Amino acid sequence: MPTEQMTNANKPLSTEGRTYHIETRSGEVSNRILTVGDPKRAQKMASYLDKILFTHSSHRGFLTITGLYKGLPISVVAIGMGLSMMDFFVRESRMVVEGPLSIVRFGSCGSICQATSGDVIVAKSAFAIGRNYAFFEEGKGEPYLLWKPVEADKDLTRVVQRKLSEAVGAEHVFAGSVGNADSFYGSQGRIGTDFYDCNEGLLDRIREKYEDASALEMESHMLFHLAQASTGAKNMGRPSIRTACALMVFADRTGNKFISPEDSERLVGIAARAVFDALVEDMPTQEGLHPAAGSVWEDEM
Ligand code: R1P
Ligand code: URA
Repeated sequence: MPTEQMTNANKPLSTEGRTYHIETRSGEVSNRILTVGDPKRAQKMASYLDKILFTHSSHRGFLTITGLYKGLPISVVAIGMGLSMMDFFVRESRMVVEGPLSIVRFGSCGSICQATSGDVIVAKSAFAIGRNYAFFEEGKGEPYLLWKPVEADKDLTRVVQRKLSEAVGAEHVFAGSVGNADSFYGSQGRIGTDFYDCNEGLLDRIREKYEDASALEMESHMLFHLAQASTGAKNMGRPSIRTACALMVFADRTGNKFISPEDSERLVGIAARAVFDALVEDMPTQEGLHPAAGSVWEDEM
């Protein structure tokens, strides 16, 4: 249920200016954002900030932690899973932050390339994979739709890849196109008997269509797509939203292996500083970014 009275049905904001689902307002979110799915991952990564200034867990399960790293504000936002949650996150973050946004997703994935569990795959681009209801309900077309890849921001991606390679070893970092599926199961080609999914040939079809298809997960295409669809760039002299995505391989779909809890915890710990360093290198000053006045970092700058 809403925790505060919203003043507008088209763009619901509370009287304090808090967004409906994430419940943050201007000055609580930085221009530099690390986003993850799992709130425990967010807490673990945020523990590598130099100082935490703000934490809020919303009634819809979004967790926002804002703090300082090397003297600059960074937010860590856990969004849960799937396209809709990414859409809420990008749009409601855009509503409360002035100036350009640099967003890095650090997620988990299933590898469909040589990368195995514990390795990292950096997304050069992301394509969407969607269950085609016309096939299941009307017998029309293919069971899964595959959309054209959207590119990540090249500069931000380059620095994320370099920092992660330094942290985990270049031999453990792969790069390629990422398939953003609308399901963990059917649309990622997981075979089962409880549902009529018609997905036996899906992984082969993906590999045939996209030579560098490397990973499957559930949010990256929406992130890249919304960055590309974002307006407001003219005033900033650069795109309004720039995005990159790196994914820990949890499931090795070729070798049929899954990462251990200990290895995932260790990898998250190693990667945290690498991603923060990338965000700071990408946006090294506060000039032209969200004003400090009235923000949670006001007294720290
Ligand atoms: C599925 O287990 C979830 O893990 C992946 C997928 O994109 C999906 O959200 O990413 P996160 O670990 O960041 O949530
Ligand atoms: N996340 C996904 O979406 N798929 C996997 O196989 C593993 C993590």
